Order: sequence, then C-alpha cells, then structure tokens
Amino acid sequence: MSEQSNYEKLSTASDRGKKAAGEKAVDYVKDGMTLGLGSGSTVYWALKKLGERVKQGLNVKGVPSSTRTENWAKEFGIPLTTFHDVQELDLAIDGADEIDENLNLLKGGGGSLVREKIVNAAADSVIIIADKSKQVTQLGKRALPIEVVPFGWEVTAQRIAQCGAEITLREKQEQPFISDNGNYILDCQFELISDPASLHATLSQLPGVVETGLFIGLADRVILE
Ligand code: ABF
Repeated sequence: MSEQSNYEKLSTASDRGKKAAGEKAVDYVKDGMTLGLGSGSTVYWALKKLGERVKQGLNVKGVPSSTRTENWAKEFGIPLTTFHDVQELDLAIDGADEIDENLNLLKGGGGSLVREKIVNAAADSVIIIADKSKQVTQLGKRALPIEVVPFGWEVTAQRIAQCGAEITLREKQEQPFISDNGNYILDCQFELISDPASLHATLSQLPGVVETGLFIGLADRVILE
C-alpha cells in the first residue's frame, strides 16, 4: 500500500488531527504568496487542500523542502519555484515531531531537517501543523535527529555522545539512510532537553554536524488538532 493511501485511511485520531491541521493552515494562504512547503504526513493534507485552491484560481508558488513534497506538489498541481528565483518566502507551512510551550520544535523524523530549516528560516512567517500528540512540556522525549557528513560520522557520533546522548545511525533497508543532501542522520536520545537553544549551539559547533533538528524561535503559529 502506498504512503498516500495509508494517510487517506484516517484510521486514528492522530491521522484525523493531521488532516484537520493541514487543511486549516491553507486558510492563511493569500493570493500571490510564495510559500515554503514543509514535509511529512501532516503537510500532505495541506498540499492536497492547497492544490484544490490552486485549481479554483489561487495564484501561489512554493519551494518544496523535500523530494517527497516536490512530488506531491506536482501531483496536486501546485506551481513550484526554487531559491534560485526567490530568496524570501511569505509563509512556510511545516510539520513537527515535538512542539514545546515556547514554540521551539524538534524535527527531522522524516529526514528532511536541513531543507526544512532553510525553508522555514527564509519565510516571513512559519505555521506549524500537527496533531495534539506532538505537544510536549519539554523537548527530547523522542531522539533528536542530527544530519551529519558521512565522512568520519563515527567520530562525529562520538563527539555527540560526549554531550550526553545515545546515538543510533538511521538506517533504511539495513543501509544508512541517505538524506536528500547525501548525508547521514544520527538519532540522538538525550535526557529531556532543558535548554534547546544552548544544546543546538553546542552541537552545531562540532565538526561533521550539518544541522540539528532543533528549530529555535522559527515558528510563529502552531495549529494543533
Ligand atoms: C517533518 O515531518 C519533519 O520535520 C517531522 O519529522 C515530520 C512530522 O511528520 P508528520 O507530519 O508525518 O507527523 O515536518
């Protein structure tokens, strides 16, 4: 069964929450906007609704944050553009794995965190869409995804472990998972993250770390359903 037909089954409350949140985000899209298109199953619903609006005459274009999002956007008839042509986005719509009360996020479960962060940071405004299970008091219950350069990843992993994490190299079909940027993802289980900004700053300084899944101060609004 394809990913999409799985989403369409809406078998759990969380699936229905994702659909509701994704669709609501489209109410914030105005004619003429250039959009950042996030990734994940909640974004799938935003893209589907956005495609319907485009068919009704809404004029927008989007920069996709993953190959999967690019394919869905094409399927739904959403015009696409790239950072070669636009360097500022009006609005980004994206999902998250955890959202704390300060709207800091843990992201990257789908492996697209680098492009998601570039897209979110380029947007005037960022709306995060999620089902209610993503709301937490403190980030870090889930492992923190960190994208690293494949060369010397073992050394990078050791350095991250010294910051207090248990590290798992993400795999797909028993091979290292490769991001859209050709890198590896380390899933790093910390104790609960008490100071996300400081942890992000520390990790970002380690050689080999491309980006962390901590999104600090980027989200402007959260739609939780
Ligand atoms: C992306 O999609 C990721 O950063 C995050 O890991 C994930 C959320 O997934 P879903 O919407 O499928 O729950 O935004």
